Amino acid sequence: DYKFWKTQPVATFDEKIDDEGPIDSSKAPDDIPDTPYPLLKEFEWDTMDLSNPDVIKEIFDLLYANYVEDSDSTFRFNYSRRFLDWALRAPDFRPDWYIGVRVTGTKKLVAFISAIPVRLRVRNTTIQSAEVNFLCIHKKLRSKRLAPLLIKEVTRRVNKQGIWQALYTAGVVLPKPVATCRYYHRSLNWTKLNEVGFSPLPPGMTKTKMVAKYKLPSSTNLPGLRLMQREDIDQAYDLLVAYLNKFELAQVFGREELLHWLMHDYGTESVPNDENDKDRVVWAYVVENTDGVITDLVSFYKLPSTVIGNPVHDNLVAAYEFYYASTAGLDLPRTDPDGSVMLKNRLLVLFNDALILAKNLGFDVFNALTLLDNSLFLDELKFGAGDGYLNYYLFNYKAFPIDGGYHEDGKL
Ligand code: YNC
Ligand code: MG
Repeated sequence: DYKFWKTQPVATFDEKIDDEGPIDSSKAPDDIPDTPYPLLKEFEWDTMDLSNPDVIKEIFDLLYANYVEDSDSTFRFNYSRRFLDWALRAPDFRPDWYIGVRVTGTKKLVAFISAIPVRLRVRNTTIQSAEVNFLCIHKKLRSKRLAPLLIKEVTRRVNKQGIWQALYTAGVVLPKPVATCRYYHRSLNWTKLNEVGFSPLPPGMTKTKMVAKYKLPSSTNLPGLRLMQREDIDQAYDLLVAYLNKFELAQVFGREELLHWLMHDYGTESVPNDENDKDRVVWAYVVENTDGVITDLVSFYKLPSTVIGNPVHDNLVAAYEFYYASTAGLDLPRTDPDGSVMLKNRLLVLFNDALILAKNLGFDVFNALTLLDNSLFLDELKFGAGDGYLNYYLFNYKAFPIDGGYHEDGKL
């Protein structure tokens, strides 16, 4: 019955939303306590210093054994240390928004929550917010109401900075999603997906037929498709901003911020922009036409999952669709059916190429949500609906529902 969430400024399941805006706008940073919420004496707060590789390793170890699993505990997200560095040390990060809980006696890290600053656009309103992620409690400390404390503590630290709104996503249903997306999966290595129990053999099919179904050409099709370079950022930025403009909920990027999300530190003096770097976490590709104009952008990131208790495979390597954009149909009014046909035709080729790139990089599966314009290509490119959902939540902001592409009738 949401004992904790009932006390928080979030939309409830039954309320009728008449207008968009903050739920509670009565507080100022000075009204917020200066000291952390008290913990039981066995535990203590610690601000995690992510510039220290040993600290990243501690967070990695906590998540490796205790973070999100699928519904039947076959897979558990295995975020890499490089991934955590990329996801958490984002532009303008606040060092005190990385919050750990340690056992007082042993100093062992047993819980974590993080936030990074983001600007969100909800339809026409831009909101300075925090994005909260990587909430994790050690399996031995579950169901002891520690999660509400972590959430209240991160809220306190965010509020102290004069920020009153947040975005977070979760597979679980809480009051109340502003949007719900469904996960779709496209096999790249069907045999392995079958062996780990991710892709059962459909009745009446043979393994050979399944492998043939998902076969991809060995090289990409789009002329001018290449790995993004740091120098591409101005064009990529303008393209993505123009494309995202038509959606109701999106992050508002600065150029530096987008450069971080698409390129991390690849192509800087310290890290070469090496497509085949084994530790790479994000890949961005652009399509440059013969006039030197970037017409398309596509990107994905690497998030492996540990395969729990499988004798043959211990890891499933997934590529997750990240930001993309295309000029196709962009200058036509949104309602123009020709625009959507142009876009669909282009996205089919762009994402077929993304699948080829991911396959050649050794990924086993390509995952995407039902958001953005994905409904235009998911079925045709042989993505299948998964059993996972991702709910999007806004803290202290009520908004009319946003279509995340998941519909109860299963239609895209
Ligand atoms: C969840 N994922 O409903 P009620 S996603 C939010 N997000 O409260 P306890 C969650 N709340 O129902 P446990 C949640 N999961 O009584 C559970 N809850 O109102 C709520 N799993 O607490 C739950 N990571 O400590 C209930 O539960 C209360 O020991 C129960 O701990 C939960 O990062 C958890 O899935 C999830 O590590 C930490 O199960 C634990 O079970 C675990 O008794 C595996 O908690 C890993 C996992 C979650 C990934 C994520 C986003 C988190 C968002 C948190 C909300 C942020 C709000 C905005 C704050 C900033 C505001 C500003 C400004
Ligand atoms: Mg607990």
